[in-house]
Amino acid sequence: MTDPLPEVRAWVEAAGQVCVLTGAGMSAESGVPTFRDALSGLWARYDPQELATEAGFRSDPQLVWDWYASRREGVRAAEPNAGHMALARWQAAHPGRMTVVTQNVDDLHQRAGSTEVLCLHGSLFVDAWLDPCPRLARGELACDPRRAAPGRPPRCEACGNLVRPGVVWFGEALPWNPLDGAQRAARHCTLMLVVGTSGMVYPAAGLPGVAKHCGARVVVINPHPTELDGLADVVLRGTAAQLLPQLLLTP
Ligand code: BJW
Repeated sequence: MTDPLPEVRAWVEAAGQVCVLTGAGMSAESGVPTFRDALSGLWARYDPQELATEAGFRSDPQLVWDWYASRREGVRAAEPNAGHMALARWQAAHPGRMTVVTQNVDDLHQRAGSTEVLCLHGSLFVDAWLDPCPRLARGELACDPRRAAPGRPPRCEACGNLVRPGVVWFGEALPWNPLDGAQRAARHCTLMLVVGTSGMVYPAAGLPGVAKHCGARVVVINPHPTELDGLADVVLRGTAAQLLPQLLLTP
């Protein structure tokens, strides 16, 4: 079988617009656990319904808050890997040609130097109120969750509202601006690289299909089979940190 890398490298060089969709596998080699990997994934040890839903948070806010706090610490201690760096270098060397869309709530793309990263599932490092701030209903400015009284979770001294992590849980709408940007990028790219995602969570998992439908080539980069392999023009079996530096060459 011939090595597909040179052909994909040529597609990268020729592509007018490259859209990169990343998932948890992108950060695995930085030491950040994925969700669904059988032994090391977060869901191997924790129940997503308990920890990644609003209902789970309401039923045990301290447990969920502490879980996110420990993940925040893990990400703070992690560094971008060679895959994050390769994406950032290529984006800087080819201004306006690459859009990075991520499902990840870490900040490793940004710390590697990627710009205008579209974060579909929010961020571990942004806090939000669990319920709408009652001041809004009175036409006033909402309280700032960063000023909440410390606690696990912190709470508003005025009304008792709880602070929650600014991530997107199951059943919640994705933030409009990044989702809209991601859908545009999928429609207008000529090449989509799908890196380190199982392709199981929608609407993110629908983006490669949009790109394909609009005429783009789709390349999956993943050491294991995914739900998106069937629509890919090429599947590269390997890791993000191994393959992206070989694919994204910069002068
Ligand atoms: C490597 C590697 C290495 C390992 N290199 N690779 C259509 C059909 C069916 C269901 C739905 C649908 N549309 C919506 C739904 C419902 C639901 C959904 O998709 N459910 C499915 C599970 C069935 N979607 C939602 O609820 C979304 N909301 C929504 O649709 O709202 C509608 C709405 C509209 C208007 C008003 C109200 C509502 C929200 C989804 C939110 C997802 N949230 C999470 C948690 C974020 C917070 C947190 O971090 O805790 O996001 S779930 C989790 O999964 C996380 C991830 O971003 C997401 C995707 O996971 P990912 O990145 O693919 O990770 P893994 O672990 O699955 O895969 C890792 C991969 O890496 C593997 O393939 C490995 O092989 C690979 N890998 N090492 C490269 N070194």
